[in-house]
Amino acid sequence: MGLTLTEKIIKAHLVDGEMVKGQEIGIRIDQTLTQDATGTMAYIEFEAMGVPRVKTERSVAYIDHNTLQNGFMNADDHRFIGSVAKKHGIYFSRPGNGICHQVHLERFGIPGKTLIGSDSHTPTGGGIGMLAIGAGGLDVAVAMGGGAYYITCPKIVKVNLTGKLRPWVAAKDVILQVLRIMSVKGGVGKVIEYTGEGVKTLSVPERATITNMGAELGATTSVFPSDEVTKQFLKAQKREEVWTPLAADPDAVYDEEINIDLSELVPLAACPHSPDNVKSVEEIGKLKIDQVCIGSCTNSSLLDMLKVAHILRGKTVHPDVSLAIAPGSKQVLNMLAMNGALADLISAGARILESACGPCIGMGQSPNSKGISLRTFNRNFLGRSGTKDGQIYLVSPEMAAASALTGYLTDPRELGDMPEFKLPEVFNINDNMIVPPVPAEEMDSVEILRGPNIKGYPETKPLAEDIDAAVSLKVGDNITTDHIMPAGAKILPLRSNIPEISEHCFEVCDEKFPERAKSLGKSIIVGGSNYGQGSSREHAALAPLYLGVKAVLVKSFARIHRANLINAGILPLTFKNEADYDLIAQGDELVISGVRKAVENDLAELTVLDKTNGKEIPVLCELSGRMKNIMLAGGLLDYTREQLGK
Ligand code: MIC
Ligand code: SF4
Repeated sequence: MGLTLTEKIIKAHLVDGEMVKGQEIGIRIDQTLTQDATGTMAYIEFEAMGVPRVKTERSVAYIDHNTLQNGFMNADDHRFIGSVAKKHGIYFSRPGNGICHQVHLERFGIPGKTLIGSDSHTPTGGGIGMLAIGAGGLDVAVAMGGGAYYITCPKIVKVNLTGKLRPWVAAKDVILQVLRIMSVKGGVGKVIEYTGEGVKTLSVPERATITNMGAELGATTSVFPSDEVTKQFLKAQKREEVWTPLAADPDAVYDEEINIDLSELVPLAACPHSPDNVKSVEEIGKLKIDQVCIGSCTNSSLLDMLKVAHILRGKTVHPDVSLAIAPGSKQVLNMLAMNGALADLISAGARILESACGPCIGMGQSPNSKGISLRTFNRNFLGRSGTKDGQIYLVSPEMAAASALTGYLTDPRELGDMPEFKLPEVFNINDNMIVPPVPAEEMDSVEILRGPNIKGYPETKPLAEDIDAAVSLKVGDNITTDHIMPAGAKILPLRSNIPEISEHCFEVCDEKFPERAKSLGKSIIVGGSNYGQGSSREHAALAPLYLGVKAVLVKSFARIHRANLINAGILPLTFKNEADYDLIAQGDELVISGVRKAVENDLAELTVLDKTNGKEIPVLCELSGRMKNIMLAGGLLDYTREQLGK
């Protein structure tokens, strides 16, 4: 029986467990990436493990999220990360060099290699045939120290692409269509593998848009084959030597299959407030808009920017619309400057932002009250833009640019003939903003530069014999990490200060939560399905840990968040019968007796006694052997220290 591409890469990297779907496996990690919003913590954790030099083939630390530098905190974090990188064998991509995923694809990604990144959009690397997975910072720290990365051996979904996109229909529309079919939780436990004749009609940046936003499916990752198109892209990046051809075997067996005829797709938009709330322009109707933002790791490649520049050339942005554009990397921005396309953007009235995440994570450019904003980004969760009642639509760069001119949501096919947009034969290569680490023998000369806002990892405790605690919060379905631990200009600077950032935990849902949790001392959170979807930020587990949360009981979890809870030593529980969710109210006193013994003895089913109403509720605690040991130790950091000590 033949293998899928995913299985081939996993097989070549398998270091623990067997390739049996649904079972936990450990894979060797070739490359890691971090960004600054998760990176400071990841490097504090790496330091705590006491490993002198990274053991990966390549590790890169990017600065791209917190570049507003409102106050000293962000700049201190940058300096800290830069110094850790220099000392411990990590390449450092300085602020201004671009968004981690865009730069990594351009300069470091290698087909067939494994990459984990402390950012949920790490699957961007799947665009060149990497097995690239988003993870919590602590998992990345462990991988830098040479440890394996653990995932549930995934089911593989084949997305069979046929035909060719029609003019002005974009790669963004492909992934929006997949989201429409599968929903934001349809990818949990799965890898999405793209195959078929249609693949070769898509360029690498287009493929990367698709794998990038596969994160919104909840998928482990998404991957394209590595073919002549990949080779050409790497050649243009002067990295042809890292290319290898890769594809699934013709007789590979998949768990699910989706067929998409590219030539039948139409321009789509994800409507507020979920990336899977997808409609066509026609279905949405004439929608007047206030703002357009173009950029983010999903749509900020040179190809995207050239299309936008073409659409804007010689025109002026509609008087009621504010247009902001953030090219994805220094390479992209530089090339736009060199070929004159930047002048087209500026002349049309675009507000050019630095090459960074910017408005995607609420770092500036929040829309006006109730403002309607079209964004080429990947997430439109309520409040993420920084405006509580902002209405965010996720669209392609083509639709964004066309709409910026007309002032309402516009089908880009109205633009008429589309010229052929070609990638250059050679990109402008200049890695002068990537600082290499010092050689190992000089590492002692590098001083680690800490600022006063950089605090340590919160206190952890081994799993208690019993959990006896009140429900400090009850929430519904599809709670995102942006609900649990919001980002934005006010809160992101606190990423290296858990006590401070915890004051904002769940503030979107209930401003009183931190105070209540602290006064309870220890507590339990109850939630619905797909709890913790979205970001990889481990702060969504570390803040609850700091606030005394001992367990989270929900209908179902998103993959990365569940792993982050375990890493933080918080027990992840699911209802055996989803309907029992209704039995528990906020404030109820819950008791889970003998929880430690149960974990030690491999009991996957526990009973929660609701002391307030006397009900007994069966819950599941499905942990692999490794996860059990992590839970018993009080979290991954304690567990890793124990292992290294052995
Ligand atoms: C995001 O898009 O939400 C982020 C900000 O990139 C996060 C990481 C973070 O919270 O720092 C992600 O997607 O993992
Ligand atoms: Fe940055 Fe937005 Fe991409 Fe997250 S989704 S990495 S915030 S650009």
